[in-house]
Amino acid sequence: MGWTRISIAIADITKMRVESIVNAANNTLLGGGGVDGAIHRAAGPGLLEECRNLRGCPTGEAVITGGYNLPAAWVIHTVGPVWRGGGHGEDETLARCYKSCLDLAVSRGLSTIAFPSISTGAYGFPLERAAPIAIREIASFLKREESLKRAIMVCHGKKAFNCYIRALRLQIRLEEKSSPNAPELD
Ligand code: AR6
Repeated sequence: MGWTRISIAIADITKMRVESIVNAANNTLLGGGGVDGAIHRAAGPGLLEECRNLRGCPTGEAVITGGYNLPAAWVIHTVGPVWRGGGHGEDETLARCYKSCLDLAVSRGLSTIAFPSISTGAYGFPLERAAPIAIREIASFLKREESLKRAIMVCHGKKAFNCYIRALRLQIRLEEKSSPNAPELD
């Protein structure tokens, strides 16, 4: 079962004491507002310098840098889709962001990763639609990949938290249906 290794938290991702945190960046990787700005501010100028050398990141893909002054050792930068009404492959691209980050974490031997709610701020992806996509992608990855011990969805407020809790409950029900030996939950 993938969902047993997912946590949902209300927190500031820049304060998370985990091996890696994910940044919801833009294609330039040169910083911005939202969680991107907060991560760059907390990490210090070394992060921007390393990002400059990477020369950008395509939408849906991910790259990794050091964490500099952050408690997290690594930052995995991904670029989410800009919401354009839902008919332009936004769902698939968002799912690909989560998978790219998880693949990268595993390829570096990392065992913990904390995600922000990618694309649901400045990029306008509706939270209620993004949450089940994120949870489904993370849960199915964790099911396949034993080396990743924990994934944390870090929510920046109660609204996002409630949304991700609902998405996790839905995922539990789906996994219970497909696995008759799964533990019972209320
Ligand atoms: N910790 C956790 N989550 C946060 C934090 C934080 N410190 N700050 C904001 N969030 P956004 P996007 C939440 O706009 O939609 C940047 O300018 C926030 O409440 O940061 O992918 C980039 O450079 C929201 O739920 O990212 C890009 O240009 C979520 O993080 C663009 O914004 C994502 O909101 C990317 O837009």
